Amino acid sequence: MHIEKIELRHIKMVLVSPFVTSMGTEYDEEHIIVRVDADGVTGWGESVAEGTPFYSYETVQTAWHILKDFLIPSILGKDIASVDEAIASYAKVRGHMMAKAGLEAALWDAFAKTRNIPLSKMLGGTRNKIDVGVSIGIQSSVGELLKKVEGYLGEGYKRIKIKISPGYDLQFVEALRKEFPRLLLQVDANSAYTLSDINIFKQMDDYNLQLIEQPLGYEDIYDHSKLQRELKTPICLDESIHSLDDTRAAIELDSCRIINIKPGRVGGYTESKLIHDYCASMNIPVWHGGMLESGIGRAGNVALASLPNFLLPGDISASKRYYKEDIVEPEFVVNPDGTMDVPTKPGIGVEVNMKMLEKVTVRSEEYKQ
Ligand code: OSB
Ligand code: MG
Repeated sequence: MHIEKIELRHIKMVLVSPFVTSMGTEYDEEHIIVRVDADGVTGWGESVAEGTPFYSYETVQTAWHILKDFLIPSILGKDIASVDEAIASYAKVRGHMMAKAGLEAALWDAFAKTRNIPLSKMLGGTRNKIDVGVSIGIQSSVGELLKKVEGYLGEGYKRIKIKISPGYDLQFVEALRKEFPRLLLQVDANSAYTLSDINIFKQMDDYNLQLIEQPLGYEDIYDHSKLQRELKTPICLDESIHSLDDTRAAIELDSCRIINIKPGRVGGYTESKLIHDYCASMNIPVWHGGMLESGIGRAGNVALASLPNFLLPGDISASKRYYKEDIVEPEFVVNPDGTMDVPTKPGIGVEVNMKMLEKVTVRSEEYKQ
């Protein structure tokens, strides 16, 4: 595939409601859309680096710099036979997983379109529908949370994840469990606690949670192994996992018993697949996380989540749960049975709505050979 042209767009989309986590409050989401033109097809990807370095050290600005000055020059104007070949050409760039994943996603889409097959098939997906859940930010009161959960359950979502932070934890879990005894429920702390908070987690252990996501340090693997030892509820790592190597360390140390896969956090679909396959071989279930993506990133997430070891519902919700209008057509919807259809058209399987994309673009740049 001859890489003729690459375009970056810094986008900013306003969330339908603010998303509150232990990391702060997000009112809108800034990402980078990557467009690759090659051999008469257009591939699309989304880099999930955010406007702020609060979830990850990467930001839109750092990802833009790495893409523009290192990743794009390594493939622009060249003939690339496979995604692996592109990855090899920028392998000496350390870290910057979200920058890499955005470009890799656009290349996967372009290759799938050249081969005229859906991305899901190209990645090794085996399902035509995936189970989906919803991630709910910290609410101001138990009453507010119950109302939100009821609404989402009414739309079909198969499981609920709530964000927690010190002072906003046990009372929410207890109230939800009381109201919905059989609900598939999990919590995500985004690294808001330390081992000295172990008693909170020991109490949480009594509420039959599906998992506790990233309770401790955002790069930690060791302390999580000490916490997991004291709990029957599985710990799931998100922030701490950037690679297959991290995954092996976490599983061999029994730091977690479930892995959250986000392609942006691990550098792309290629590393995601390696993690998926390794976890399958170790009987460790994985599920697909989310970064409040636009429809472009979401399309890739849905395709990846169609692989067989994605055994728990993903943080992959309907377009309208995030944004009033998405930048793809058709928008992503949740079926009444809590599933989402995996696109069957070539590549990401949805069309980019150029008018909407233009509306949310705050800066763009084009690179030609
Ligand atoms: O920790 O999973 C997380 C969003 C931004 C940054 C980190 C996280 C999240 C979410 C949102 O939980 C999940 C979604 O996209 O629905
Ligand atoms: Mg998380």
